[in-house]
Amino acid sequence: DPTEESKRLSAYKAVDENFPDTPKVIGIGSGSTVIYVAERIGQLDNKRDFICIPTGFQSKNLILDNGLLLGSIEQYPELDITFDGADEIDSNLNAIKGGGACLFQEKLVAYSSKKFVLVADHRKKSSDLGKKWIKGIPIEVVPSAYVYVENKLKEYGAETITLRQGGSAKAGPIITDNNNFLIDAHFGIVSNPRELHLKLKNTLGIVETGIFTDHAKRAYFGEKDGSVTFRT
Ligand code: DER
Repeated sequence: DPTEESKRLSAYKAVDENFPDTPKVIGIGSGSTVIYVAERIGQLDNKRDFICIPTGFQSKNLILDNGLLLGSIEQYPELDITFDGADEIDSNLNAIKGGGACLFQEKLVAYSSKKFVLVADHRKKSSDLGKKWIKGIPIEVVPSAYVYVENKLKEYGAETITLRQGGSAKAGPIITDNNNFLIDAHFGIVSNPRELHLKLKNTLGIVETGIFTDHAKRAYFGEKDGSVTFRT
């Protein structure tokens, strides 16, 4: 599958070019691309010399399945580097994350890291958030406030607002690892991600947004032709 191969190539290159010489604490994101990050790190000879911090259940299993040492963000609140995927990345390295419903822990781990590196296949490479990722901005909300938040999002001009459901996997809404709901809200092309993020964060009931701004140092993209490009 060419997309899988492009994910692997971007992840391998990101690790090869950014892994610290004397690693202490490494953040491992969530999703299907970061699988290859954990795989590549698992090939290192010194893989038992550092601690890995997960961003959710799947991430924790990536760490364990690759023979890496598992730690918690409470024990290790400062990390050397975090590698994670994204749903869309714009030309300024802003990202939409949360397609996998792990955005809170992902943001906590990413923003606790000295360096944050994104890995993605070519489908995520975009000029503006909202252009390629059409499922809306993931927003984590306190369950009792979800109607209040939906009304605020309407006031802010959101085009569609969806409480993320479990579908055939679960009757009723998705519950995050932090026991919250997730709303996906469409705001069209997001030309000022930071401004939208701050407006959302300033809304009662919103715990966190899937807009990651001003933190990623690099983004690696596995291209269709098998090459890997990056933005910094
Ligand atoms: O949910 C997330 O933020 C994940 O990082 C996810 O968006 C990455 O997805 P993928 O690597 O499976 O495309």
